[in-house]
Amino acid sequence: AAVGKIRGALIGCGFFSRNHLQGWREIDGVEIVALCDANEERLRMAGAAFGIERLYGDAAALLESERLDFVDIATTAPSHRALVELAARHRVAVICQKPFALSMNDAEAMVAVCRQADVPLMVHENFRWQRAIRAVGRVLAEGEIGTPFWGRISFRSAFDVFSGQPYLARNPRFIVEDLGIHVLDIARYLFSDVQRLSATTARVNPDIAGEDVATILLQHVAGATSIVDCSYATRLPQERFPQTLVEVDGSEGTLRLFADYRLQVHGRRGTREELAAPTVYPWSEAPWHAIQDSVVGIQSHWIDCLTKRIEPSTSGRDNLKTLALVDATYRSAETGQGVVLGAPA
Ligand code: NAD
Ligand code: 89Y
Repeated sequence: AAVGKIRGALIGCGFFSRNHLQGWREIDGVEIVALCDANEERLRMAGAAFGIERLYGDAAALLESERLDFVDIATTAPSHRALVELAARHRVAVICQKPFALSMNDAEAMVAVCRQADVPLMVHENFRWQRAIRAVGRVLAEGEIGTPFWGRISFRSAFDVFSGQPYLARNPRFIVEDLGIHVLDIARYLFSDVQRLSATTARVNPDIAGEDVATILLQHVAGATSIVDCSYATRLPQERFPQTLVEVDGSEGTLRLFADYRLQVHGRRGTREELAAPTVYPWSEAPWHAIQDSVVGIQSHWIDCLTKRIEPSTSGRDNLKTLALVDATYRSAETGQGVVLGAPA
């Protein structure tokens, strides 16, 4: 590795990992020096594709043998806790893919172990790093539409996510845990933390185990009410995966993030429209552009935070509040009752 570069290793060389590896290549001052996957073929293929020679079938061996500044965990959720704990034992900073954990108990233990080891921990919660979502955040922060009192964040699609990620069809929980988690995080990012929530879920596709539709009503601590709605059972004339559409009504105007990243802002000074489209890299693949660009966004943020020794926007601690919304959504849908969220830490 080049002298002076931040040294990372990627654990998990599956479907989404090439976006991580491409993303790291876009960022100066960082190098992925080693790869790990329990599946030998995937490990070899990733190593060959990205010219990385130090390959490990076992994360413990990776951490024993390599001098690392961080590990980037891109495995699915069941392995996250053991891998985060392993990194913490070795005092190596950690990025962990979403869903961070499948239970609040695991998530809290992972945050605690990193805090005790004084190890930086970021959840790869990239949707709030999408260019269009950042643009919405900027408009709200600058007060262009006044104080938001209502919002809707909507993700409706029938894109076949199961061919690339077959585990999504088998998991007992699907859309809230996999995708709603991102949309709930965007709601927190735009409108503040949540004090009360109620939700319904449904399964429309008979061939999968979990729910593929969720409608969630959120009351935010700063005062706004928002609706998070997501579906993988929505057949539209134009498939827009993976676009998230946003509507916000504020005391001084309105904001609409329409299809194809058209952002309309109507404020006291009139109406304007801008295009908040993602950067398209030579390695970008339709329709994944916005997600791939947001991977570069969150990875750049990580390097920035690591260098400055500051807490990332989607730290483990922050992500507990997004996971609590996932948990509350399932509880509300199951019981038919609203859920009051505990005071944020
Ligand atoms: P995948 O199953 O295709 O790949 C995971 C890889 O991890 C596999 O190759 C597996 O062999 C390996 N692995 C599992 N446990 C391991 C262990 N203990 N040690 C070493 N290797 C291990 O999964 P995927 O579709 O690439 O998804 C990975 C994660 O990324 C999931 O949590 C998913 O939710 C998330 N994801 C995030 C986004 C996003 O935009 N943030 C998009 C897609 C997927
Ligand atoms: O796993 C999901 C994610 O995080 O973004 C989209 C996805 O790949 C399928 O829902």
